Amino acid sequence: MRMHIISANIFVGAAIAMVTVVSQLGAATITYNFDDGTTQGWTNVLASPSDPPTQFEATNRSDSGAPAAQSGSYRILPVVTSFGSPFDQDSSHNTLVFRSPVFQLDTSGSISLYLIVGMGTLATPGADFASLPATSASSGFLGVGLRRVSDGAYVLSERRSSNSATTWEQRDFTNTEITTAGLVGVPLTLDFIDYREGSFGWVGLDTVTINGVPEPNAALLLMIGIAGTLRYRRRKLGSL
Ligand SMILES: [Ca+2]
Ligand SMILES: [Ca+2]
Repeated sequence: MRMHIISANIFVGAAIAMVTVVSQLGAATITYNFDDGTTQGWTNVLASPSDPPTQFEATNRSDSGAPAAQSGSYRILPVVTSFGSPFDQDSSHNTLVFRSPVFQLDTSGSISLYLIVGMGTLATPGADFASLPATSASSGFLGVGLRRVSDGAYVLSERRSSNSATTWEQRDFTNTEITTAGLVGVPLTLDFIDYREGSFGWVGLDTVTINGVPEPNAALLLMIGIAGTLRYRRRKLGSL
């Protein structure tokens, strides 16, 4: 009987090691380039229905004042009547938040994205989604918050380092930042946020790359298989 228990423990240890290996091998990269003309699953969770800019959209519009895309023809820009006069993009509006689908990162996780136009005046969006102001202000945030789904906290954030309506700037949530913040295996979203108004009081987004996303299907299927095998072995051990 003692030998059977040792055998079961060795088997469970090997199974855990196998899951770890598969999880690392199964890491995927997700890229959002918006070049199919859709938001690719991102949604406007806060909008400004009656007052341009009303929300964010994937667009290939080419009117003067709309910055060209970083990749392909499409990028995320605020919905305005015109980027020229009357310069809707600079006017006051309700806080805008455009949110990615939920994802998780493994120990190799990192994120890069591109921002254009305003750097905003605040360094961070604030503590969490619930604390965002309702409306824009001349002192406000423009950029991306990395939101922990469980409590809405903006654990990390990125914004431009200067204003430019012509040059995209790459910004990164590095692997060190993500692991140090304890975000491995934690459900997250990227929130693209605008609550600033005035000159350069708007922002565009393109080419978001999320590295180190576990592929749940492969790991899940393996775990289901292991659970089935363990049940079989328990029945077998019990019958001895
Ligand atoms: Ca693009
Ligand atoms: Ca704005």
